[in-house]
Amino acid sequence: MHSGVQAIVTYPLAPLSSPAVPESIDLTVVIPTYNEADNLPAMAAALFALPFPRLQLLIVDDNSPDGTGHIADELAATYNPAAPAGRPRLVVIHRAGKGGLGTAYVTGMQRALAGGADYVLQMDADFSHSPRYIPQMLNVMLATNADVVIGSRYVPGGTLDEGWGPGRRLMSWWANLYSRAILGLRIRDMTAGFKLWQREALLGIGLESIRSNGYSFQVEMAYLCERLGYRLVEIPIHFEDRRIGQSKLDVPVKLESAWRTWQIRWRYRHLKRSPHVARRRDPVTN
Ligand SMILES: Nc1nc2c(ncn2[C@@H]2O[C@H](COP(=O)(O)OP(=O)(O)O)[C@@H](O)[C@H]2O)c(=O)[nH]1
Ligand SMILES: [Mg+2]
Repeated sequence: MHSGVQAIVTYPLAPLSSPAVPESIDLTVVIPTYNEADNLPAMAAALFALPFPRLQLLIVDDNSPDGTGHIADELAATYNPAAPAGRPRLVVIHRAGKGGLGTAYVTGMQRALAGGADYVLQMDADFSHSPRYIPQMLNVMLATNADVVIGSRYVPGGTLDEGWGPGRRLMSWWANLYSRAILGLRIRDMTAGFKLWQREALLGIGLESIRSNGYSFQVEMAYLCERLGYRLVEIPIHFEDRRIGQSKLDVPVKLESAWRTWQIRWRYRHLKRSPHVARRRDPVTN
């Protein structure tokens, strides 16, 4: 089957031959948070320092015990008065309790689409995904007309934090190999949580049908993208360890990912490349 996955190497931040990203680009950044009080203010500041005045930050907080939701509201009160009319810079969705990464993303992405975002970026709050890559991801998307650009640890030039011990590296490498092999995909970084989406790709995937909630959320999304024939481009990133706090994705989440991989394969066994995507990509034969 034809696959639209490409890996291109532009690290470190090599300039691409245009097109430049227009300042007016309509980008919504979705960040799920659970106990990220110490990271969120710096993350908001870093995002709003990017040269995109219409960038909107959408926080999905699950009533974090450390008060992240409250801090997010305070940040909204600080940043929103200077926002363009009708487009708040920071939107906070409060959920009642820890509902998992996947449902948080689905909620946030659906809100971003309802708000009219042309581009949606997903990332962690903890600086593992550096905001400095965002202009490059947008640039690559515009230059290649990719449907999805993945900030990838596992293409040439991609690197992991030096602090990652052999056990953690092995675990991450194994999770990728496992899901790639079972699902038969070409994407190198299956569990990447740093992804830029074109609006149409998110609409085409059908967020309402996503079942996975932990790491496998990333895998299910990547799977649907590749199988439906969307064009994915992976660009190498340096993946830093989270700045402050602890990972929220614990052993039960890892176990969920292991069995979900098989469920994804079974559930979508009849999935065909979307004719809509094929038409859009291949106008000559249609
Ligand atoms: N709203 C919400 N956010 C979550 C949940 N679990 C994790 N997150 C957030 O999702 C992002 C990824 O989680 P993280 O702990 O960094 O996972 P890791 O990078 O794989 O260790 C972070 O911004 C977390 O705060 C959850 O249940 N609900
Ligand atoms: Mg993280």
